[in-house]
Order: sequence, then structure tokens, then C-alpha cells
Amino acid sequence: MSDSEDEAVERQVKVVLVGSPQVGKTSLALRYTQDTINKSYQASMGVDFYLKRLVLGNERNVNVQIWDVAGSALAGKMTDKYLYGAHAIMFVYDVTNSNSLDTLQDWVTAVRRAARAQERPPILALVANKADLEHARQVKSERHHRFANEHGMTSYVVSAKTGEGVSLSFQKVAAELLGIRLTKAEQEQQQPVVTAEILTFQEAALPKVPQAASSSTSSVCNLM
Ligand SMILES: Nc1nc2c(ncn2[C@@H]2O[C@H](COP(=O)(O)OP(=O)(O)OP(=O)(O)O)[C@@H](O)[C@H]2O)c(=O)[nH]1
Ligand SMILES: [Mg+2]
Repeated sequence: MSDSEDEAVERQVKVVLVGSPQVGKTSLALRYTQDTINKSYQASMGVDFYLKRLVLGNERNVNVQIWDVAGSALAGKMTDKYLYGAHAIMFVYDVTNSNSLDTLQDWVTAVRRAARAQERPPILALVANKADLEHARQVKSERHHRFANEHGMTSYVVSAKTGEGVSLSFQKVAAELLGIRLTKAEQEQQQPVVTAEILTFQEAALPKVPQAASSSTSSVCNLM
């Protein structure tokens, strides 16, 4: 295959965000695709779609399609339709709200039901959001890991507010789906910038920073 043909190959992955209202699903989707969040809460209705285009390893064009399902949809009739065909489900809860982890059990049931006819079941990830609110944490790390292990989920701790861990969680989920191993540079590049004071500085002594391996564009639309 020539380089130009190779570049034309697009990989689509459907990633669905589920969890209780107000845990921060929309905030995570906004942080990842537009590097922003809504400061005031506005409940989602139905499902919103976000798109992030990225480069992962040797995969030239990976389109991550994010389905941001409203927390209120768990009680609705459309849930199966939103979940069907998902390649990955990110189960989001709020570390300051213990009930939001309990409710994920109902989402696990809904996901299993929706995926029962799927040839390849989705991969599952547990996402603990609002890590910036450590002082108000209600869910201990052991409980988080127990839940993840019980349900065969990979696990992430993130903050949509600060951006901590957000890109890396989506990148790792996409990489797992496509069977790609992220390079160390790709992983480090996703860490949030920590502000530090530099007292003395010798340019020649600094290691060369590798070129960024990913580029991205994003877009959003809504279906209710
Ligand atoms: N401190 C803090 N606040 C957050 C974080 N993520 C989201 N929030 C806030 O939590 C509230 C709810 O966020 P949303 O993203 O709208 O929640 P949601 O899960 O989409 O809610 P539904 O659409 O009702 O399902 C908003 O006020 C956000 O600003 C976070 O990481 N840290
Ligand atoms: Mg929302």
C-alpha cells in the first residue's frame, strides 16, 4: 500500500460515556475535544456527539466518535439504541458522590443487555472524575479498583476541570481498541503541564523533546 493510500485509511471508534447526571460526562467530552468545560451545569438531553480525530502509533486517521449519553437516559427507552454497536463504554462517576458509583451497576446491566447481540462486546473502562476535589472525596481508591476488577474494566482517574488524565484516558481506550501500544512520548505528552519555577537554566543541558505524535480536530452535534 502506498503512503497516500495508507493515509486514506480511516478507523472509526464509537466510545459511549455513561453515568449518573452531573458526574461530568459532557465536561469530559468538551475537555477532550475542545479543551474547555461549561462552568454552569446544564443537563444533557438524549445524546450529544463529539468527534476527535487523532493519530495513534502508525494509524494515520483515527476518528473517535464520542456519544455523550444524558444521565437521565437510563430511565428512558432509547438507551439500547445509544449503546448498541459501541466499541467502548466509559463508565463515569464522581469521586465526591458515592451514589454515582452505585448507579453504574445499573448502567453495567443496560450495557450488557444492549450488547448481547453484538458479535464483539465493547471494552469497558471505569472513569473516576472530579479528581481535583480530593478534599471532598467519598469513594476510596480500593472501592474504585474493586468495582473495576469485578466488571473487567480498565480504570482511570481524571478531572475534566483541570484536564488531568482526560486525553490519556481516551487515547488509551482508543489504543486498546485498535491494538496499539502507546509510546512513552505519546503517554507523557498527555500529562497536564505543571507550573514550576526555574531558578537556573542551561539550555544545552536539556534533553531534546520528541515531536508531538498526534494531531486532532473536533466537532459536535446533538440528537434527542
Ligand atoms: N470540580 C469539578 N467539577 C466538574 C468536573 N467535571 C464536571 N464538573 C462540574 O459538574 C457539573 C456537571 O457536569 P456535566 O458535565 O454537565 O455532567 P453530566 O454528567 O454531563 O450530566 P448530565 O448531562 O445530566 O448527565 C458541572 O457544573 C461541571 O462544571 C471536574 O472534574 N471537577
Ligand atoms: Mg451532560
